[in-house]
Amino acid sequence: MLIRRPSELAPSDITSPALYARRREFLQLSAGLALATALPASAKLGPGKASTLSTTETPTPLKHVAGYNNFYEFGTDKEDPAQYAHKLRTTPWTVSIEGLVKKPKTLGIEDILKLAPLEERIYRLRCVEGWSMVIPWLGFPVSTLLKQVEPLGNAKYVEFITAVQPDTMPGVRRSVLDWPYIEGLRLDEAMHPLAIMAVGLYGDTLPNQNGAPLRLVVPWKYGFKSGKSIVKIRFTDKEPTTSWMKTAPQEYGFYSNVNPDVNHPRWSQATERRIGEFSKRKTLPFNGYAEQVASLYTGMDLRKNF
Ligand SMILES: Nc1nc2c(c(=O)[nH]1)N[C@H]1C(S)=C(S)[C@@H](COP(=O)(O)O)O[C@H]1N2
Ligand SMILES: [Mo]
Repeated sequence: MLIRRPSELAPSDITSPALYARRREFLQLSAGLALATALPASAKLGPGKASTLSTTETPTPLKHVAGYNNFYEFGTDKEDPAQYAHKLRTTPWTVSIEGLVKKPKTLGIEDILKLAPLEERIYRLRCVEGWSMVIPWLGFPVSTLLKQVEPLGNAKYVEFITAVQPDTMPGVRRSVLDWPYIEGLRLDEAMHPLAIMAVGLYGDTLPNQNGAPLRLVVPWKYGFKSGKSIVKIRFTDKEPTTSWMKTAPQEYGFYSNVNPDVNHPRWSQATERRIGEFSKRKTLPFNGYAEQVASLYTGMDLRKNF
């Protein structure tokens, strides 16, 4: 996203809602089985409990969700992650949660999957580059994970640190970004019920290119806030410096809330193209989640805190 804007996909891929409905029926039958083999038997996986926090918009076809990605560890072209991420080693996988907490912990992905039943959350994802998708995630609230370690009273921010595997990630040999890829949220943002840890999408485990085995999803912020393949979570009292802030502070701020009124220095953020659609749509404040999250930013100047 730093280098250039993506070429748009051919607008020939329109999802048929009927097709998705049929696919969902199929998944409801097969997902339990498929996931039972891919993941520990104790995990409550499957199509996921439906959530009232889901959008009713038509999900973007799986081939785009898993074929058009930003995951710079695997290269900067949209097709690179789908081509190279199969090499990512996702087992064993642990996440250490540390910093300003009472009980620091290192949890295996199997333990994390036991923390809460999975929900399906169909969310819009809006990239700062001007494209968007609708993705049916499987996950659980970030708060479920954070509560495990009992954050201290002076913890104000949460830093999310992602994996670096030099032998599987061709992208980390170049210093496009400062590796590991780091993201951050204010603690109250991280605890918001819309913020989830995703472990699957479209009723199945996460494709590696979407951030397996565990990634953050923060639907009211630009896509880059949703760090993939997380290995460490750290509570701090200072605002974390994220990888994008380090690389281009004039372009990417800490908050990165979707805001059609604040242009990226090099292009407008007023509209977006939903991958698979012909015409552009207006970008909505907070990506359409203003009703749920605007109160987190009361009194803040969101032009300064971009
Ligand atoms: N580790 C890591 N996480 C990342 C990125 C990345 O390059 N590395 N790219 C971000 C960007 S810019 C976007 S738009 C989303 C894309 O998520 P998706 O490919 O699952 O749609 O992932 C975000 N998370
Ligand atoms: Mo992005």
